[in-house]
Amino acid sequence: MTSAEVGDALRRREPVVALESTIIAHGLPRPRNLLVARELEAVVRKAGAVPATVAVIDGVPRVGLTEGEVERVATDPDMRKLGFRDLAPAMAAGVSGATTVSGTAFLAARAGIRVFGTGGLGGVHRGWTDVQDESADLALLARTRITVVCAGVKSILDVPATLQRLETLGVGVLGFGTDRFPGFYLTDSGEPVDWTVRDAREVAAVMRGQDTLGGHDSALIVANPVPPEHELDRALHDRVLAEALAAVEREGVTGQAITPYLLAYLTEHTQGASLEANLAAVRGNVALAGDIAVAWSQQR
Ligand code: PSU
Ligand code: MN
Repeated sequence: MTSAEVGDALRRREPVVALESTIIAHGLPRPRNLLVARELEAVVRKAGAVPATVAVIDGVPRVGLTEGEVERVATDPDMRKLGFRDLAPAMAAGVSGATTVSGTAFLAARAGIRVFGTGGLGGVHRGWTDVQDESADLALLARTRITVVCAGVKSILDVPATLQRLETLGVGVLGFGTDRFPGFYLTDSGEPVDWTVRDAREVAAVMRGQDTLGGHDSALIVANPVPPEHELDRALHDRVLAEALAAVEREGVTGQAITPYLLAYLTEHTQGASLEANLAAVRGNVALAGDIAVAWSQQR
């Protein structure tokens, strides 16, 4: 299940960063997605850590993929989208699938990985009072000891409601170099964060504090804003997002299909600008996850 390279690094207490595969299989257009998958692994290595891309391949949960398996995740049209609860059915059926934040965080933590870099978390969808669509990411992170570096939650979600849920669930949120909660495509979602850290060592110190306290296995979210020069134009963002949400209603898109639909809609209707912002955010997060994994392994 854990690749030899990742297993060796963990035994030697060397830095490892988990990467999710849903963003590759379902969150980015092809064929760019394969290039991104490879690039993200390279970014982790450049930071001095070992990348562990997570997926289920032919019914087997895998932490750390070969180059051929990365290619398969990016190109196989039958890749399922697997949250935590989908892992066991996928194993029983012997199918392959890409893991979301919840599926990835679970498998990575079980393998002994403490740091995970991704784009944006799932969260509470808008209109929650009608359809109680809240990503399984939140509940899983409430009971999983892992540090997740993200650019906030996708702005397609209800951001204040998501932050409220994270508070209720006891999941810590740190702003990285900011006291504002980032807005995924935008540097600022309009919401504040209570705690600000300035560098990877400060994050590692918070992780140590979690372990010293013990008892309750919750995650730590490091909210890292997209670099300002890559931020999406705010007016364009607000306009296209409103259209995308209306399209979801009109087309009757539901369940797991909503997030990929919205992401693809934004890419198309911003002429790729949202994609560039998305990629800049993910790159920055994965690089920072590498730095945090290095700082974490140095202080242990
Ligand atoms: N962020 C992105 N692209 C994505 C996702 C997040 O930039 O594709 C994925 C993550 O895997 C996240 C999932 O866990 O969307 C949430 O999906 P849902 O809302 O169905 O739980
Ligand atoms: Mn959902």
